Amino acid sequence: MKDIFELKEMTELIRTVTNMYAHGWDERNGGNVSVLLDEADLKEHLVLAGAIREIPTGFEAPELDGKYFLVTGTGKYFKNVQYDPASNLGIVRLKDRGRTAELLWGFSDGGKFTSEFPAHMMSHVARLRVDPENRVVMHCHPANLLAMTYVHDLDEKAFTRTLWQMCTECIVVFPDGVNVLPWMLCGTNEIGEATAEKIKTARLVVWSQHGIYGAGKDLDETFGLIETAEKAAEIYMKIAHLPLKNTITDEQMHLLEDRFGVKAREGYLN
Ligand code: 2HA
Ligand code: ZN
Repeated sequence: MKDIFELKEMTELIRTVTNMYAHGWDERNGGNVSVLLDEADLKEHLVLAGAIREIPTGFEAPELDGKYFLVTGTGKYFKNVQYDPASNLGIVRLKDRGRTAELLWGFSDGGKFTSEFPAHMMSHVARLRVDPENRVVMHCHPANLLAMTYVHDLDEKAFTRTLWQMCTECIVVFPDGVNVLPWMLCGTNEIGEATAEKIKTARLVVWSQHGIYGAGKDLDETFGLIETAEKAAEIYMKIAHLPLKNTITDEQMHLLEDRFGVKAREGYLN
């Protein structure tokens, strides 16, 4: 049997959360990430029979029965993951219509998955329906996106258009735009359901005055999505108080669509 630390997703998750911390997106225990694992790969690294313990999830998601996730732990600090992955991360398999998670590896100090597990699992279900390749859900607190939710209109079209106008690459990286939730209580099934509903039509969902969710086929792609949106928000926060002299026009956006073979969200460009 191969070592669990030779599992590609394990190496990449440890590198990714370390990098997220370095970007300042995950102060203290902020942020959480989950990665859907392939059973055939995983069984080369881990005994899948039996479970260390069972953890109730507090929600139902029958589509996830038999699925395996590598996920960050509740109360854990991203800055510490690289030094002690076995206590900060866990691998779980869902069963009983998603109501129970069987712990197969990790959370070695008796811990459990992130408090945002409902939002993660419901978002996986929602994204898998529209994109069977989706593997990753990522949440963090990037300062400029958060700042923007204090001063910008929260209308999704307006928010998306502003981000697209801030850097040329934005419309290419997230042509589906950014959906926005108003402030809601975090860690609940309600915010989980609301996030899942929003993540159906865009791979980025802003949680106003809190942070952002991203979804993608791997950790690099999902990190890159958030990184690009956060860069755009940073430019916005640098210029929002200054007189605007230039922008990227809708005509130029259409040139980008043609050049890069992407289609902007229906109705978002004139
Ligand atoms: O895990 O980011 O939203 C800490 C959080 C909660
Ligand atoms: Zn958060």
